[in-house]
Amino acid sequence: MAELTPLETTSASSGNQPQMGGGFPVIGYWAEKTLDLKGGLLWKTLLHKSACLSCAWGTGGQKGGFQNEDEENLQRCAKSVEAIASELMEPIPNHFFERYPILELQKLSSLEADRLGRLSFPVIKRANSDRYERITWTEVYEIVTKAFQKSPECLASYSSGRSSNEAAYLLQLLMRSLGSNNLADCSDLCHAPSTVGLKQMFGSGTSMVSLADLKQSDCIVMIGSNTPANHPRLMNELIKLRDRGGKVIIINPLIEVGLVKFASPAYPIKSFLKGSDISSHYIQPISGSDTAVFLGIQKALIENNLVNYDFLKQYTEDWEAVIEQVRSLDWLEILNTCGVSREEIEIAAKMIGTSQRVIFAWAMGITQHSNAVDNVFSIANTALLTGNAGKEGAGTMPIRGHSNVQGFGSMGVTIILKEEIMQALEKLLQRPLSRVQGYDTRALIEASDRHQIDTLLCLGGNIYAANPDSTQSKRALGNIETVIYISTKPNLGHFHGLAKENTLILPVFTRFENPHKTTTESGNNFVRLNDEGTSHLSQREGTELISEVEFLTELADRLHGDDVVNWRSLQDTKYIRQLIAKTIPSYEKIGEIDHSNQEFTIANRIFHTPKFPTTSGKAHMFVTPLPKLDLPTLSSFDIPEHTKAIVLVLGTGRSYSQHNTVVYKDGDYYRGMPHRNCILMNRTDGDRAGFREHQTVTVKGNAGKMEEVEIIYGQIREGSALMFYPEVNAIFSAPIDERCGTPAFKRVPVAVYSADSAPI
Ligand SMILES: Nc1nc2c(c(=O)[nH]1)N[C@H]1C(S)=C(S)[C@@H](COP(=O)(O)OP(=O)(O)OC[C@H]3O[C@@H](n4cnc5c(=O)[nH]c(N)nc54)[C@H](O)[C@@H]3O)O[C@H]1N2
Ligand SMILES: Nc1nc2c(c(=O)[nH]1)N[C@H]1C(S)=C(S)[C@@H](COP(=O)(O)OP(=O)(O)OC[C@H]3O[C@@H](n4cnc5c(=O)[nH]c(N)nc54)[C@H](O)[C@@H]3O)O[C@H]1N2
Ligand code: SF4
Ligand SMILES: [Mo]
Repeated sequence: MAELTPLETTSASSGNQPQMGGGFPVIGYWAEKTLDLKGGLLWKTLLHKSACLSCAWGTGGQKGGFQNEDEENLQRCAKSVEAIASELMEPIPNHFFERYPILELQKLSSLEADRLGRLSFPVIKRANSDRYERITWTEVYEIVTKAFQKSPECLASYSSGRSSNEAAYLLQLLMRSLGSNNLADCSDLCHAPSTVGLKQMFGSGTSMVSLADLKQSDCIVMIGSNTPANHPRLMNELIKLRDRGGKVIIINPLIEVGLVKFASPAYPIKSFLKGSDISSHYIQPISGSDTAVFLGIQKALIENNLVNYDFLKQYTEDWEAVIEQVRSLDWLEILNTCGVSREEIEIAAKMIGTSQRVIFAWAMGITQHSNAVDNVFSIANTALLTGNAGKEGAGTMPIRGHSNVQGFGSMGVTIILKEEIMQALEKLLQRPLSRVQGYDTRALIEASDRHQIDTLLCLGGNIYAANPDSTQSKRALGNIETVIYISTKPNLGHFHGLAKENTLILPVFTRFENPHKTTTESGNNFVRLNDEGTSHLSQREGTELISEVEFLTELADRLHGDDVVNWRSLQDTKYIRQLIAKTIPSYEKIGEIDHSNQEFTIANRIFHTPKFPTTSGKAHMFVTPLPKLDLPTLSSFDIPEHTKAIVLVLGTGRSYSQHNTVVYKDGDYYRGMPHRNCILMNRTDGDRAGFREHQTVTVKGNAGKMEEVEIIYGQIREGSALMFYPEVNAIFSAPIDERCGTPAFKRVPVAVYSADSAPI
């Protein structure tokens, strides 16, 4: 991919960073990708009636490639182009795997692995071989069928949210029909705390607001989300909200330039040239202290008489305990924990308390902590204290990640299945299903590490690189007899996450190539219908891609033979939709979608009246303890106290140009980071440790270290730092929030020291 420098400089400031997000680099990306030789194919794909592959904002679908669910046009962003362009690559040549042994492939970076091209024929790496080799589908089915004839507790799956609802439904039905509940999913590493927390509070684990609600709100609180990079079309809603006089409060230890000012290509005149103001108020707390920020906001709401007691009394439970706790907390304790001034907290509280319709939105800055569920509780408590739940234009909105990750949860790919669905599945399969607690992603890695898993089927994703402590992941996957990767593109996991006996990589069509219709669910609970498509690879000699649905139904048929479910007939996805309609509550409308072509909002998810699907009909409030944010000392990293060194808290996450473990472009222009081996930190911390900007340092975690890391100074909270995953996953193991299994990717203590580290 060519660099974008000529255009990028247009909006760059004199320093390292640009003055706003979006703008010319985005258009530059569009122009570069859509005008090159493949442009025709790219445009055809963009116009295909299917939901965008990238994020869960869910642009596209039956209403056309560029529309959102409100039929507004020009809603595809550069991230969509980036994702499609990556899938439109040429196939990996026939002899590639024969030529390169695994040891060579292990030297590739994430970006290089992705650029190898599309996977287009099945390959296997056997224990006695040093490389992958091509095999036939007949042999694939023989090996995989045998691998699944093991005891159920030793079978597991992992999935990532790009596949369809239909594939997700089949995956869980197959696993459960075999007696296994080991349905690990990328959401375990992502929004599980939101699902777990919101279910307990409101009886429903997803966003309670729709796109239409966003258009009515007059205040949005955006917490721990790098929206301009990861959910770009949501920026349009923030711009419109500011235009109508609303307020945007940002809570993030890092000043993300696009959250201050953003130039949206959707509004060429109004926004694109000069940029639109986004944040009305920007709070930069200590990493991991968000619960304290919200306790502070709650205290200020109480003291300023901005609590809606009528609402609490009528529509909530246990509100007294929450009020009592907040009253008893000392201001100093709150302020010391979050490192934010009382004045800043008061400003936020007054904005929230005096607005009519407030939406609270959050992403990984909230969920990837060991107290993540408390973070979610504290946000939702604040919404309830001000009566901002169960009315139009207001409520809680987890901003979901992968384009169909939420659909996976709805389809039952979860280790916490509603009893109602379990019973419906038992009725469908006409046999009792296992109630043994399944493994989530972290538990699956731990179980594999203990040699308790024999067979792992990965429907997409990159379980190796997405997990913390890459050494452990590699070792754990290496204990599994058979690992089957169903993928569109090669990634680091295929080369490092090798099984003990057989590792298979099976190539599948992407969403816009499937020979049948599929559906997906956006983060706003909107179900999209994706049309049939064709693949640019199908005409190529020697390519043998199949659909995920074809693979799963064929495997199920071979495993179950004559069964009450005619698995093979499910290759026609409309029959899967019939089963979904029968067994998944609130998804009934999917049963009509093949006739009606009507995309729909899932029933009982969006709340416009304060009646919630809990046993009492009321929202349940929870007391949230102040987080304990102790840090290890330098000596616990085996570094003498008096060296040029410092302990910082790493927030690990995405650069502007990557999709999860897949890197599309080196560096991060918007954060002024020229390449991936950088650590972004505050100048004061650098000065304190005796560092210079751009010098290289070692960054050491509790499981390893990275060397030659370049220091970049940026507007990040003192004590906090930022590095990119998946590379950084090599250096730490992370505690989890026991209630949801999600690792604390956003609060990783590290020691940073320089090679010339002489005592000072
Ligand atoms: N282009 C693109 N789009 C994507 C993805 C992608 O990789 N690339 N990934 C998709 C997926 S699966 C997901 S889950 C989402 C992820 O979307 P995000 O959650 O936006 O992504 P992250 O990079 O994890 O970082 C989130 C933000 O949290 C902030 N943060 C870190 N620690 C804290 C903290 O303690 N408190 C607070 N308040 N903030 C903190 C960081 O500074 C950063 O701005 O995006 C989805 N969309
Ligand atoms: N340190 C750190 N680690 C993190 C995070 C973090 O913020 N910090 N974030 C976590 C989060 S939020 C998430 S969601 C996980 C992401 O973890 P995963 O979802 O496991 O990883 P991805 O990188 O999204 O997976 C990319 C691969 O999916 C495959 N793929 C793409 N499209 C399709 C398709 O249509 N079908 C199939 N079968 N395969 C497809 C391709 O082969 C591609 O290489 O990472 C987590 N890990
Ligand atoms: S905002 Fe998300 S869903 Fe919409 S076009 Fe961009 S990446 Fe795709
Ligand atoms: Mo995610």
